[in-house]
Amino acid sequence: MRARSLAFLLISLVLFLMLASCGGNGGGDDDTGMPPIDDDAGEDDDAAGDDDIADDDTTIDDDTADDDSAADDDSAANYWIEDGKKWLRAAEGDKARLSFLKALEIVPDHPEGLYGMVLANTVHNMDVLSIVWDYLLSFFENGGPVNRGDSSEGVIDWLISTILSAFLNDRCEELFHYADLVHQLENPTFLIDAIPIIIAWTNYGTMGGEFDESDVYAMESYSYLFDGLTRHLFVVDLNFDMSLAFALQDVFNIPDPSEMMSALVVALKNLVDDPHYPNFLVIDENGFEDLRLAGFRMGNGFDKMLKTFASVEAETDPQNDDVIAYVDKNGNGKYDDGEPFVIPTFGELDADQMAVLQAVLGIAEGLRNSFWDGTDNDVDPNNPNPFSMDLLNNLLQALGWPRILPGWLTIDIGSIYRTNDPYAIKNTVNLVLNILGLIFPAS
Ligand SMILES: [Ca+2]
Ligand SMILES: [Ca+2]
Ligand SMILES: [Ca+2]
Ligand SMILES: [Ca+2]
Repeated sequence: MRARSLAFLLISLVLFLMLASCGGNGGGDDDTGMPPIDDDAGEDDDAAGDDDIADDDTTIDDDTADDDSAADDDSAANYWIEDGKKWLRAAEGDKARLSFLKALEIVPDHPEGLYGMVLANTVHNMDVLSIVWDYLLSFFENGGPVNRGDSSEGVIDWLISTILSAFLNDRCEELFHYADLVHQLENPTFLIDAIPIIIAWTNYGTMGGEFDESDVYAMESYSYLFDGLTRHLFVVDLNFDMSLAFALQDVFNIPDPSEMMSALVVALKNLVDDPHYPNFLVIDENGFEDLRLAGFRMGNGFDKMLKTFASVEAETDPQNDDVIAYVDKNGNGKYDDGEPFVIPTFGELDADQMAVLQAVLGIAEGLRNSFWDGTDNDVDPNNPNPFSMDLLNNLLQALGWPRILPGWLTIDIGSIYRTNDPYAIKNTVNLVLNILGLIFPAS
């Protein structure tokens, strides 16, 4: 049995962590809500004199009443915004996307239209994750997918190239584009009561309220990581013996942390050194450019994760209607250290969950810096930025486990993405496993 599913597993795990993250405005023009919108083609279309300050451009309508002599100048676009929200409430991302596109045809910079495109593609990408998840489970339950070709490997390639390229990567590009436009808006918001969160065919509740800029970062993070991880599948050989992966399940049932680490190292080495799959983790020699993009996108994903919570901490608006929020315990209208975050499906995080989140954000920072190392986004262009294993110890500690990993050990992730060595990943993994094997010898 062959599978490229290790990466899928990683994706799913990261996404479940991130999922926590992702929020409508009923109004538009002529109401008292936000944001104000003018969808005029360019003219002041008032019948009488101009009754406002500057209602003569294509972006801003600064009045609160419909003063047109003709039909409401927003009605056509707003019809499609409301239609898009209807589909979002039904978790129909693709139908919502078409509605927001129609609104943007009428008003190209409609704030809720732009924001809606980010939300619609996020819902779409949740559907893709469900499909990927189903595919993964089919391996574990049946030993492989239904064979539609001459070889199962061909089926996997077909599935990866079709599903991921057309249904995921293209939509991610679109999401990134509209997210960039939303970031250019002043105080972007999108009000909607409830969007179902359905991952892997399971409903984890809803997200709703006042979506704002921090929620855009969260949605970008989710899609950058999903996009970055899956782009590895095109260029890294992930065919391995599934039965060896099954052995991993037993490893995690070992109660003693050191014994578990010893068994984990052995199990992983068996996978990496499997003579039947000598090309496992080898990079396609034509794939280095794609690999660089994949790594850069990973860096973006971790960066957006950090920006999500930094952005929430900077908010001063009432948090009771926010999607991702903090609880203003001392009521001073701003974030203070120790105040908990509120995340969809999780609710208000308790002290233990906040500790885990802080450890995860520390790991995200280390990974961002390492994935971006040597790129235009390098946070320290004069020095390498290897990933420190000690950041993982922080997470172990937050989970109530001992800090057993060698804190001095660092992994130069960035170098993998800068070389043209097909064995860069395999050699790095082997190096780390060999070092861990010395610290946690097989019993
Ligand atoms: Ca708010
Ligand atoms: Ca917020
Ligand atoms: Ca406070
Ligand atoms: Ca650097």
